[in-house]
Amino acid sequence: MKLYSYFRSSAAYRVRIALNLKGMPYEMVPIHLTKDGGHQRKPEFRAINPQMRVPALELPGGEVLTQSLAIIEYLDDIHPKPPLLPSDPLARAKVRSVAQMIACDIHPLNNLIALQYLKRELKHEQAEIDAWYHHWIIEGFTAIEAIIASAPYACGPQVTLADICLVPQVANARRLKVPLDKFPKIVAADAACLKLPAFDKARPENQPDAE
Ligand SMILES: N[C@@H](CCC(=O)N[C@@H](CS)C(=O)NCC(=O)O)C(=O)O
Repeated sequence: MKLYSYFRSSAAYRVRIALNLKGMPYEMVPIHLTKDGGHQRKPEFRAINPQMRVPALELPGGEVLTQSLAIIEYLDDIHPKPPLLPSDPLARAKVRSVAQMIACDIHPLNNLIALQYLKRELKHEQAEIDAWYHHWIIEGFTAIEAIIASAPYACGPQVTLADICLVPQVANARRLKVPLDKFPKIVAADAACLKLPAFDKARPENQPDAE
């Protein structure tokens, strides 16, 4: 399998964690999202993912999957151990709920393409863009803090899709210096995950394209 990734992409970071947890080998193909206007916009990559985003996972048969949550659930289907979702339907829904709070509600508002639009098209100052970024993380994390367990992971004693989404989002928050002192459960779940080699190996700073 080939994973089209960028070291700083939190969506690609989710897939890197899932592949590592499953112990599935993959070839990393770095796509630089900012150099030369963004390599994701080059025709070669557009042919792989017309949405011009990472991650994209090319399967051995040549098919390409996009969207980190769809990719991770596919990996869980074809390689069920260790499971990334609980078997109980209610617990599954709760894990997916936390994952989607991050992947559907926080991340799209703070994504590179959205921030570039605020700056280039709408002409906002960097300080305003930083305030926007902080706002959506604090809003989302306040709700997540109220519902997660940190026991020791976000949804209990097993690592789940919720942790796979949470850890990259915390990394983004730290990079942009969002204060996390009001989120002790999130910080504890993040610390518990980062002790696991699968998470550590997937960190942005441990990628071959890290800068
Ligand atoms: N919902 C998508 C988000 C993918 C996404 O937006 N990736 C970002 C990096 S985290 C990207 O490739 N952005 C390209 C750009 O901003 O031009 C997923 O979960 O895979």
